[in-house]
Parts: sequence; C-alpha cells; structure tokens
Amino acid sequence: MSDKLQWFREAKYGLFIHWGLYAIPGGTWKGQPSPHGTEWIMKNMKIPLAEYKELAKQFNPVDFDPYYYVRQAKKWGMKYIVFTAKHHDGFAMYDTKVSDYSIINTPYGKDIVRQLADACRDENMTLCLYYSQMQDWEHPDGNGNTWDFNLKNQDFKRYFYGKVVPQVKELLTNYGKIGMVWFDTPYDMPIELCRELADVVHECQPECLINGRIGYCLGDFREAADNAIPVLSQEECWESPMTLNHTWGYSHTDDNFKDPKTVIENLVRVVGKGGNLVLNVGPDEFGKIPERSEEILSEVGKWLEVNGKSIYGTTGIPNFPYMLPWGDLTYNDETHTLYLHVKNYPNFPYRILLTGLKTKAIAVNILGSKKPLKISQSYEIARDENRLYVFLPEECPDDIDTVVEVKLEDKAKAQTVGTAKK
Ligand code: FHN
Repeated sequence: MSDKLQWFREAKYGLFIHWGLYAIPGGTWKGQPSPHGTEWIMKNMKIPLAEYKELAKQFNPVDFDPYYYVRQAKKWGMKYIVFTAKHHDGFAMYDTKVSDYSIINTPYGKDIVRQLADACRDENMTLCLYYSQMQDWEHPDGNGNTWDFNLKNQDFKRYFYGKVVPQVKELLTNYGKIGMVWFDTPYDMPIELCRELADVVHECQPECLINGRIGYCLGDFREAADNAIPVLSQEECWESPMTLNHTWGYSHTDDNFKDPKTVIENLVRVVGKGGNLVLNVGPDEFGKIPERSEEILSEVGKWLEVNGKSIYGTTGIPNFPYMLPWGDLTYNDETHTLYLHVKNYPNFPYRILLTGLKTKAIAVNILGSKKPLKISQSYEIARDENRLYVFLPEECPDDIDTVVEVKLEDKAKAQTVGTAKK
C-alpha cells in the first residue's frame, strides 16, 4: 500500500501564501485599523459585501510572477506551497464556473492558481490549496456574514452543495496533481458534510492529503493551533501553521517580524517534535512579497543549505527525557543520525553534555565540516545515567544554530526518568 503521507513526512518545511482582495486594504479600512488578522478585515469591520466587492474592480497584481514565487520557495528550502484558493471572504483566486466572484472578473483577469500550478509542475514543487469550507462571507448561506444576511433564511446545505463541493471539485480536476487540500475553521459543521467533503477529495485525487482542519479528525494529519508548538513530541504526523509577523494577509503597518534565528529555532522545535512548519507570507496588492519576509526567509534558506540534513526527513527521539540547556535535537531514524542544535554556544571548556542517550555514538562532526569532534561517552552505573560530552571548537561556527551531527551505532534509545526500580 502506498504511504501517501511519505512526501509530507519528509518535507518538513512549507510556504503558506495568504493572498486575496484583503491585500488591498492591508489591515486599514477608511483610516481605521482592523483589530486583528488583515485577511479578516471584512468581518472585523462588518464591511458591507457590496462595498468589499468593489475591491475586485481594483485588483490588478501586475507584479505577480508565479515562477519567482516557486523558485524563491525552493531557494528558501521549502518543499511545498499552500495557497489560498478561497479564503473566508469567499473570493476565488482562480477561474471558477460556480461563481462570478473570482480573479477572472478583475482588471487582472488571469487565473492565479493556474499560474502557480504550472510553475509548481515545471519546478517540481508540491502545490497544496487552502479552501475555507465553512466560512464564506460572500455567500448568503455560508457561515460568518451576519451583517449582510438574515441568518433565519440560511440553509448551509445550499452553500455546501452549491459552492463548496463544485469548487473543490474544480480545484482537484483542473490543475493537475494537488498535494493537499488545506481546509480551515470547520467550527460546528455537521460531521456528515465533513465526511462527504473528504470523499469528494478522495474521489477526485485519491493521493491528495487532507489537513486536520476538515474537522472531527477526518484529515490525514493533525493541524496544530496557529503559531503553536506542542510541548511533547508526537509520533503521528502534524503541522504547525505560523506567521512571520502578526497577521496572515498583507499588512501596511505590522512590522513585527520574527528574526531568522527565531524562525530557525521554531523550525527545529517543530521538527524535533515530529511536525512540519508551514510558514506564511502575505503578498501585497500588486503581488509582491514583503521585502522583510524575503530577507528573513533567505537567511533561513542559507542556514538550510548547510544544515538541511538536520531537518528534512528527520523527527525527534520519542519521549526523550530532558530539555537541553544549549538547544534542541532532531533525529533521522533511517540513518541513525542525531543532530544536536547548539543555540547557546558554551564557554570554556567548550563542551556540551547530552544526558539520557543510551546508544553508542560512533562519529561526530559539525555539519558543513568533515573534521571529527572529540567526544566522551560514559554510563554511570549507580546513578543509571548515560552521558555524552561533545567537545566543540573554541570559535562558534554559527551564531544562530551550530549543528553537531552524531552518527549512532544503532537506532537511538533514550533513558526514561521516573522509574526508580527496574
Ligand atoms: O481564520 C483563519 C486565518 O485567517 C488563517 O487562515 C489561519 C491559518 O491557519 N487559519 C484561520 C484561523 O485559525
């Protein structure tokens, strides 16, 4: 049986793109800032549909270059792209026959999903599509728009069968192979409809993944809360969606960006807990990715060029007992290789201690250098304590995260803490 999660399990790092009409106001409407989430501006400010729809008459992202997006994502070390085909505002960024509310009816007039799909296919990048299945502030029967529509007349099934099902079918039949449909905010959508939606995806493309936010654990993996990293390592696949600043859509004002060190730290933590990180950019109304986002992602990409082995195809050691004062660890179970991510570089005597690893280390070096590092590994019988000391060079090779590669004799085994007697 094919393991359809295989590509996702190995990918570890993806690019999320939140892009739609909301890029035009960029978080400010008639001089007033939207309280949170620029892509939520319509709902946050209860903008009448007729007024919000006017944005479509303006939308002309002439700077959008799909090949640039995909090549940048590759350079940044990302292995998949998740693009908002339809967000909560109901506007389709592709040529849909189901509704007039789409990119085709803008001055731009070209199908964005088509262009991205072509570029992804040519550049060998996995394309995944975000689709807001429950919330739709344009459709009178969709969830969320309480200021334009009378809720008493609402019939969710009319929206579900009239827009959701046919649009998801369009996305999965007209654009080639899609890696995943990224559903969102299922709220209290009835379970039968969620099941039906999953069936639609499976019928159109049996290999296509469905993320956890289809609801009721019907997805192929679990989606963590936004910007959240679990405390414990998880054995099943999962994903953490994360912003670079404080919003998903483009913002004219939010310059509160995470620096490259923080992004790398988050990536390592997510991967070390067995997950994937899907990191967001919000292009502006012309289709330009914010400069600061590009700078940060380039830095992370450069780090990955040297240290990618410690990320792709890795996970953590399940139930590793200790927090590490100097950093984090990731582990490749196939090659029996452990990666020690040293974020707090030690002072004299320039060594780090890993307590709790039972397996013998056979070769140790810093990624990017072949020079072997000195180690000392011991087991103290009375304390039942395994120790591995790694001696590092005096000068820190990478201020952000120096990665020590530890080849093990066998699969990594960790000690347990809390069992006094054997
Ligand atoms: O409401 C959305 C939000 O706009 C954004 O798309 C994020 C991405 O995970 N999901 C929802 C909130 O969880």
